[in-house]
Amino acid sequence: MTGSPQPRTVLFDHDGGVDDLLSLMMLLSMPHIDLAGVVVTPADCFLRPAVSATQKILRLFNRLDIEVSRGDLHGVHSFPRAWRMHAYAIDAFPILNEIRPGQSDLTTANIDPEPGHLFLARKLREAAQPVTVLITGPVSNLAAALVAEPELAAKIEEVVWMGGALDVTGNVRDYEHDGSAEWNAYWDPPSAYNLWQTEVPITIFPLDATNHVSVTMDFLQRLAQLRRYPVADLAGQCWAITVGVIPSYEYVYHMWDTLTTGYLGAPQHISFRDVRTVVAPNGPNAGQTQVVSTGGKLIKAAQSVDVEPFLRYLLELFKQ
Ligand code: AGV
Ligand code: CA
Repeated sequence: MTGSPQPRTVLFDHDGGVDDLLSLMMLLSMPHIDLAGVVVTPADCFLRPAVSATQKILRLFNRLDIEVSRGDLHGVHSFPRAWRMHAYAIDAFPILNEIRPGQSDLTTANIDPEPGHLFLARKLREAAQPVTVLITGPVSNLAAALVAEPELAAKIEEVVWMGGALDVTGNVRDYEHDGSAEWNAYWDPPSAYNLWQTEVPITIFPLDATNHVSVTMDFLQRLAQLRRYPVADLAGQCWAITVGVIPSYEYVYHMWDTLTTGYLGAPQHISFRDVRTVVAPNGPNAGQTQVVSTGGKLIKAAQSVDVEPFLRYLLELFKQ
C-alpha cells in the first residue's frame, strides 16, 4: 500500500449478498474506518438470515457494539430467489456459529428497532462531522431519508455506491426490460432517481469498473493459502458458494461490492472520471444510469482497476 488512506466515519447499507457480507468483513478489518452503523436492505437477500449473518460477523470481530437496522422499504423489482438464498448458507457457516470464550449467544441488544431509512436519518442528524455513506445494494433508505429531510445532505461527505452501468450493458435480464440497468438500480429505480435529484456528492462503482474484477479460481487458490487466518478462511468459504450457482446468463461472480468497499482502503488502485448522468425512474430502461452531455447530475464514476495490486490489497486485508 502506498500512503495511508483517509480516515472516515462510515454508515454502511448493504443488501445481504455474498459480496455485501464480504464488504462488512473488509470494513471491520480496516483500522482507519469507524463503522457507525449498518443497515440491511431486503433486496439481494432474505432479511432474517442476512441480519443474523451480519450480527455473527460483528461478533467474530468482537464488534457487537455496532448497531444494526433492518430496512423495511421494498423495491419495485425483486431479485432472483437463487441469489437471495446465499445469506442462509453464510449464516450457517461453522466459523460464524462458534461461540468463543467471552462471547455469548446473539441478542437483539444491538438491533435498532427503527427501520433503515429512519436509522440512517437519525445517524446523519446526530453526526458531529460529515460521514461517508457506503451502499452496496439499492439506495432506497438513503433516498427516503433525504426526501424527508433534505438538509441531511450537508451531513454527507460522500455517498459511495455500487450501482449503475454507464458505457456497458446492464446485468438485468427480465421480462419487459431492455437490459440496460444494473440490478441495484433496477430493484428500486424511483429511489435512485430521487437520490440523483439531491446535492450529495456521489461516487459510483458501475459495472464498467466491476466487470474488471471477477472472482477467479486462481484468486480463490491464492486466498486458500491464507486459511490459517480465520477471516481469510471465512472469505474463501463465502466466495466458494458463488461458484457454479450463477443462473445461466452470468457465469462468474464479480467483486462488485468488494471493489467498492476496497476504495475506502486502497483508492490508488482505481481510476475515476467525472460524468454527468441521469437515472430512468421507470419504463423499459428503468434503473438505467445514462451519461448525458448537459444537465443531469455530475458524479464521480470508477472506470478501471489495477487488478493485481487490488487483489493483493484484498489478500493482505483478509490476514486477520
Ligand atoms: O449488480 C451487482 C449487485 C452487487 O451489489 N448484486 C450483487 C452484488 O452484491 C446483484 C447481482 C448481480 N448479479 C448477481 C447478483 C449474481 N450473479 N448473483 C448474485 N447477485
Ligand atoms: Ca449487494
